[in-house]
Amino acid sequence: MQGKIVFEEHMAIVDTVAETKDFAGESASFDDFTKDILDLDDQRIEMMDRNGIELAILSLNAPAIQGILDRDQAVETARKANDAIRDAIDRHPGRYAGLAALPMQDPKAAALELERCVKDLGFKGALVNGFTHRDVADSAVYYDVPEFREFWETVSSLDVPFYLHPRMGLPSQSANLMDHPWLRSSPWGFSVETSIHALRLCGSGLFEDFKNLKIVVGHMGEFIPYNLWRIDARLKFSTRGYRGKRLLGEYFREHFHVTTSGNFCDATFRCALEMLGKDRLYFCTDYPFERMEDAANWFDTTTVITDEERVQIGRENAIELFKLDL
Ligand code: GRE
Ligand code: ZN
Repeated sequence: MQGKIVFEEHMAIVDTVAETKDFAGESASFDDFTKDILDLDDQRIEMMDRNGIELAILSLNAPAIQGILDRDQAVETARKANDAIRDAIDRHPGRYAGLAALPMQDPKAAALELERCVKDLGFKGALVNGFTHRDVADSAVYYDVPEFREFWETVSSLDVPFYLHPRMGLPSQSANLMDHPWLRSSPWGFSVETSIHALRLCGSGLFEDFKNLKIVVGHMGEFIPYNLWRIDARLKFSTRGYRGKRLLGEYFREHFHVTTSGNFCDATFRCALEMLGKDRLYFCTDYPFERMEDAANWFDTTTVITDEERVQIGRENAIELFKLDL
């Protein structure tokens, strides 16, 4: 399929690129991977062309800004990354757009940076890598807590999507993973961590206060679609501090948007489609952590959807979600 639009497509700046080392080292050589994630010109554009991708909405690697302890450094690095994305958009008009990296260490500064990115740089939303570190190494701040209400007010008034992207959980929060570091990483822990954060947002009452918030999660919904029925079924028996006024599934279906990033499996796709519907699903690749051609070859040929649905999920839904002028 030609004309695909994707938006879990990562880049890095020199300040943040080293963090991807732990992941890249597993498969590719770090030098090659560094080249891939830093490149926003010839190689990436060529690959997009080969795979029928018209537009990539770029975002910074993980955890990057969310892993910085110092507030001022987080603010400065986020600005630098966002400016680099804007430069790439200028070099390749029509091929790139941007999702803002945000210094969540300071909710007010994060709101200001989002505003700058959307209003001045023309970005389409934000992509944040899970909880934020703040001040000390063993810290994890989640965005359902009251101090972020002001931040969400800005997201709501700008009316742009917020992509909640994975990062690894803290060792102190996961003693049961000891001696199994792979369980904390992308094969499993990424999705658990991101799911918990997404469910915290649903269970905090956030969506009662901000009816237009649009949250995106990747990797075919990070395990949530598969468990959506059971979550509500069990919550009926015992709410245990759940502060939503409606079923969690209702919040998830109304406020969440799910992408295929890094999860190119027919059965999982069928489950997400059946639980959420084709209006809520989007094609994304997760390049360079995934090969763009693996993503595109699967999506272009899967028989789970019709060709008309392929165009909707591969392009039209993204145009609507990000209000793209295409
Ligand atoms: C991602 O961005 O989704 C990612 C990483 C590191 C490893 C795997 C992965 O940041 O999918
Ligand atoms: Zn990703």
